[in-house]
Amino acid sequence: GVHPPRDYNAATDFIDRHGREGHGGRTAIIDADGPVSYDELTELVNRAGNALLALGLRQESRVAMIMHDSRRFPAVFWGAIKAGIIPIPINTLLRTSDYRHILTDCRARVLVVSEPLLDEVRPALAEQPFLDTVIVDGQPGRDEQSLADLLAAAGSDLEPAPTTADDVAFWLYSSGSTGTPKGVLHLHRHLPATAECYGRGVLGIEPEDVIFSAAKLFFAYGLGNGMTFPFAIGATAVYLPGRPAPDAVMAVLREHQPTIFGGVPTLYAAILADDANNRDSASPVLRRCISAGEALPKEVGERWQARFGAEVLDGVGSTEMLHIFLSNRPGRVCYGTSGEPVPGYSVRLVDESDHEVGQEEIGELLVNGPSACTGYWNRRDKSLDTFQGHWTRTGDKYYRDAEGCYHYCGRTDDMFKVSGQWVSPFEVESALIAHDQVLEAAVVPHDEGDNLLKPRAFVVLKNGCTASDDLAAELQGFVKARIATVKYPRWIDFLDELPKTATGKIQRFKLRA
Ligand code: 3SK
Repeated sequence: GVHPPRDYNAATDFIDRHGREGHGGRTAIIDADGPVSYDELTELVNRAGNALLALGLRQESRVAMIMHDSRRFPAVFWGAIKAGIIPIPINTLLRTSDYRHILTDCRARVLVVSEPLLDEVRPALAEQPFLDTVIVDGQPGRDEQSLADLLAAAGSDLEPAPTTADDVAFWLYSSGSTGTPKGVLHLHRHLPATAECYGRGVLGIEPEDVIFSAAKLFFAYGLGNGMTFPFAIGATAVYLPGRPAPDAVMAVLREHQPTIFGGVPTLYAAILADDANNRDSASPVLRRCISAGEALPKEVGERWQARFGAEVLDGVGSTEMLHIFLSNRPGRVCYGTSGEPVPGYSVRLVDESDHEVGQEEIGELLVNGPSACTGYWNRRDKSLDTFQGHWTRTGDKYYRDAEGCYHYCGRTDDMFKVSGQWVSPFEVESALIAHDQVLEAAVVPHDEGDNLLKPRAFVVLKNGCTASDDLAAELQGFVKARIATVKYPRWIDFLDELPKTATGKIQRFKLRA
């Protein structure tokens, strides 16, 4: 539950418990090599924990992971946790310079890396002051070790390390849309907290469910969808090793028929853009979908539900809070909003002086809940700014409507004033996306040299649509007809794609530049 006992190792709860309770034969994972039962997963986890101990890692030392989604990801992650070692899953889409920074910053002694990522990662390994062992999931190079060999040589029984619920269990690096990645420290108790509050309380995941998260396991959102929630109750997770391109995702939906699917808004929109994709060509048993990463445009949610017959629960979470803390609820989805606080979490909306704002007034969202990280690694000032007592500042602007639903208005630093009125880029983008030729849009402030800011839009059109001045003028008129005239984009640029973080957030700062 949300309050585990003081002596608590999350791996015994999420991994070992299934065999202990007699359902170790259930399928835990289906990956590219086939199904893995909970008993098999437990053995893999034990072998991975023993392999790390055999390399000299001890309780509280750290292991970095740059791994694709497969059974070996949870093996290393939970094996480390069971042994009291702290795993640090890292985004597999980063560049060499990011890996150089993160590996030095986190001081892991061991790195486990998937072979296809070595070209990007290897140059970052030279002169790493703390790293002494590189393990490759695949074919190792000289001075590297093979994960398969280490697992085969390791023992299959492992005593859990004597951790407490308040011990650090793992770190994640916040991707952020700006700045250098920061290490985010999470405790053993945070895993059952998200499983209980969101997994059970909102998603209603059941042991019979098959869940497929297009969001990868290194991302807090994918970590919850693809490990914490299914493993909390003995359900099945489907892993896709490569990039979650629309075709690859559709192929998984067809082949594995998941009942629950998790994606990001761009992916939902891209799948919908192809008329051939519909419930018959996907999973007819799909009963619930989750969207996070950024706000889901109203039209995308509505069209998905009409086409695939399953509601999309749009929610908002963060790496700092580990998973979703504001969400729509099954049976009462209000598309275009982030819904209400997840049970167990509370939120406040405050102005620049930290005073609570009224209903329908825009304020910064603060959240308080049982999975808030303990802080950023070695970033005291940033931690003091973000974590204030029980409250975590999200940097997101929201307002709450009369029904208690929260409406996203943009990042605190993305909002701007036009003719004295606050403009939320998100509101203008939502208006543009409602046009049937627009796939995606990003809006930023632009100053044409008169020191006055006005909205400028970058638009990606759907396949088969052609950019033109006439279409730009049509889009301007379309927006004016829907939202306050002052907010319409004075300039429209057509792009092939928008700059985004690996986790799907639009990098507006790149468009502002
Ligand atoms: O971006 C989000 O909405 C999110 C959701 C769950 C976990 C982590 C993140 C960043």
